Amino acid sequence: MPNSVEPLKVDVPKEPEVAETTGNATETDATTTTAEPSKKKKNKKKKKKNNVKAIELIFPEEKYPQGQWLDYEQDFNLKRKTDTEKKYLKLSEDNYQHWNDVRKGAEIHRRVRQNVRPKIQPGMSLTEIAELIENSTRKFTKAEINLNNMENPKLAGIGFPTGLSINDCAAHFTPNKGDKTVFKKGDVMKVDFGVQVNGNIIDSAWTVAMDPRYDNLLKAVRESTETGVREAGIDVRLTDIGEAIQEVMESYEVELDGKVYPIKPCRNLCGHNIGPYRIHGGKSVPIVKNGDETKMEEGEHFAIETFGTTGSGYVIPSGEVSHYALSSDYASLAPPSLSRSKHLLTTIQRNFGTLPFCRRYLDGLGEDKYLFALNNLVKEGIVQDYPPLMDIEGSYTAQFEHTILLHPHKKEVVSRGDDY
Ligand code: HZT
Ligand code: MN
Ligand code: MN
Repeated sequence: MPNSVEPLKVDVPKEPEVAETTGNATETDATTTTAEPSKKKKNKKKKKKNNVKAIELIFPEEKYPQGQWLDYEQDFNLKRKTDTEKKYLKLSEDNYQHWNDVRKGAEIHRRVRQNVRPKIQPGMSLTEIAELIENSTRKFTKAEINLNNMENPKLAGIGFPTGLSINDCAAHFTPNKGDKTVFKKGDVMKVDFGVQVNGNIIDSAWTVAMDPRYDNLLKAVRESTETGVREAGIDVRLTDIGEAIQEVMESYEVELDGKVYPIKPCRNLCGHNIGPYRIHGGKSVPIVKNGDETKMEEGEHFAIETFGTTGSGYVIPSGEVSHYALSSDYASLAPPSLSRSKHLLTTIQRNFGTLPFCRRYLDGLGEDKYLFALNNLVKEGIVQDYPPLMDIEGSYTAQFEHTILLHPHKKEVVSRGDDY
């Protein structure tokens, strides 16, 4: 891992003291501090507890570890820095609860991936992998009992469907009911899952490949995402971030079966800002120089993600849809005419609000034979579908993604862990 990702400490005293490290906060686990007799039992090997339980039991003070702090690259003005640190001090009093919720989601994200990473093995079905991730997220967030009320989605829980996209599929695949896809040892799989706490979504992803022949592909994309994280900042033009990412991505190649492939960015995929209960806040962070002069702004919450490919570098939506979300403007549209669609819309509003969902989640709520009604909501524009995004057949795509917060004085890579 690059040495630039070492967690940094920030000297801002007004925030309550919290564990400063990311990814390995287990020393604060209440359960691991329980004194136990150190007798060596020969036959009874102590079973390693996986510690998947409500996160509040692990952090009884509810002060979650901060992410990795990074200085703004472009910030050479010391006076401005001092001013903004003062501003951060003031803001941290007002915004502490919000940021703590973001950090809580990030801590859950790290713990879920720490828990599932060693379990993801070739031969497992994608349904098994998705359920591992989602059940672990539900436990940490207490999703079942955090049902808010009739109008609102859960206070905490799954942020969006678990993406398990393999090889030429770059994003937005999750198994539908009956899917028999198995993760194989030669596959390149993007694991992209979300956690939300009070509508604050953590969106972070990595790529799993057992075969070392993909090492350069993964390295290119990991390094490109790090570049995006490094370049991100207040008043930075989105196109400039794309340009920096593109340069890094295109500096790599990968050799597969004696053929050398240049690694290309998937130019029509991007990062994005994130709003409360909204995975896509309206800004897109390109991974190529695209001329978009829109700037990042103070206080924004971004998912920085990059995709590299041995294929064409252009993804096409195709295949059976699994991911959906209520459209941002659904309230201004005419209500559905079909009664089955009306019922389904109520279920969606109650359980997900504007958070993305997938067909399996509807199955889990006891909905049945809803596909016609769902397609009708998509046709009316009430629900947006997100089909799988595919590069050309036979290609391999990889992704890394982090969620960052743009504080006035520094940025915080909230989803940073010891893994990526
Ligand atoms: C849509 C549906 C989901 C957002 C990016 C993404 C996974 O490609 C503007 C820029 C989850 C996320 C999203 F269920 N998408 N991040 N992680 N997918 S996106 C997008 O639709 S919209 C990028
Ligand atoms: Mn994602
Ligand atoms: Mn994203």
